[in-house]
Amino acid sequence: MSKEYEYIVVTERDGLGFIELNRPKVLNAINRPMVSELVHAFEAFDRNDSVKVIVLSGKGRAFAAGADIDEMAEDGAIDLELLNQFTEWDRLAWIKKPIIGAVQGFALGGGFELALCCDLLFASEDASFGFPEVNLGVMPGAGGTQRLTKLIGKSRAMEWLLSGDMFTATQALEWGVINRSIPKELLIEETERFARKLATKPPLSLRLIKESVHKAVDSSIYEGMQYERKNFYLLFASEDQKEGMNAFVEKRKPDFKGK
Ligand code: DAK
Repeated sequence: MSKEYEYIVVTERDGLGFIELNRPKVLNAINRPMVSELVHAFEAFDRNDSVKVIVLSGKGRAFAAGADIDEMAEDGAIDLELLNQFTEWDRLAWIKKPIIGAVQGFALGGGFELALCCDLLFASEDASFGFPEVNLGVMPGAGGTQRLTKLIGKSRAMEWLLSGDMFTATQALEWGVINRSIPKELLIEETERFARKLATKPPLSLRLIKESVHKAVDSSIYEGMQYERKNFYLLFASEDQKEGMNAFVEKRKPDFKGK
């Protein structure tokens, strides 16, 4: 990848795009340039035909311990309004390819919000999740109250958000926040293995399934099913649909092209 990044490490191999948060000395605290770099890297992978699935992780002992508190400590409300960085952040929700988060150590505050932007979450057994913003006199502002509530329901979300407590991977698994809890030493290997499996699937199907599931979170069953149906029909316009079904009939492996 041609662009140089200062706060993240971006690599690509075998159909997978990897983005690693890279401020390990401050537990990958997310500063403003890191947000810009993240959005740039995700969008670049989204446009790159050779990348099928994106894997997001953090270097060192944390996924990310939140937004950079030093950077925002002296901010005023008007500074933040004028900075308008959430507009940039919100573009993460428009990434079309599947994103798998590999979480080790802390995923707190903005770090947890970033994890919640992923489509699937694999976490090491030592991972801890939480929204400590309440302890700083603020509250989540990058989707935490909305995404967590939609994911686990009001009562559980209230407990996490109001208490500011940290929760274990076991708890996160039980409540459906993460997909897998994995021994730390196997986290990247297992996440990659799953990402590779997804990378063999027809990219257009992955794309429209992701879009339809996101739609489900925000719409009535009726509206969501109309949306699903249109996407279902749309896939019958793809070469991969013909290839997938012909391969089944001819008892051979399909060769998907993403077209
Ligand atoms: N910001 C800045 N530095 C941080 C940090 C953070 N969020 N978290 C950790 N660090 C730094 C520590 O200051 C320390 O730096 P040095 O003292 O070594 O220079 C280093 O990382 C190691 O941390 P600790 O020494 O504290 O390590 P411990 O193992 O003892 O404790 C901890 C780990 C995670 C429990 C502790 O570091 C901690 O409580 N960290 C703060 C957690 C937190 O409150 N996070 C929520 C921040 S508010 C936005 C998007 C999102 C947000 C805002 C804007 N936009 C798109 C505009 C979200 C807001 C938040 O996340």
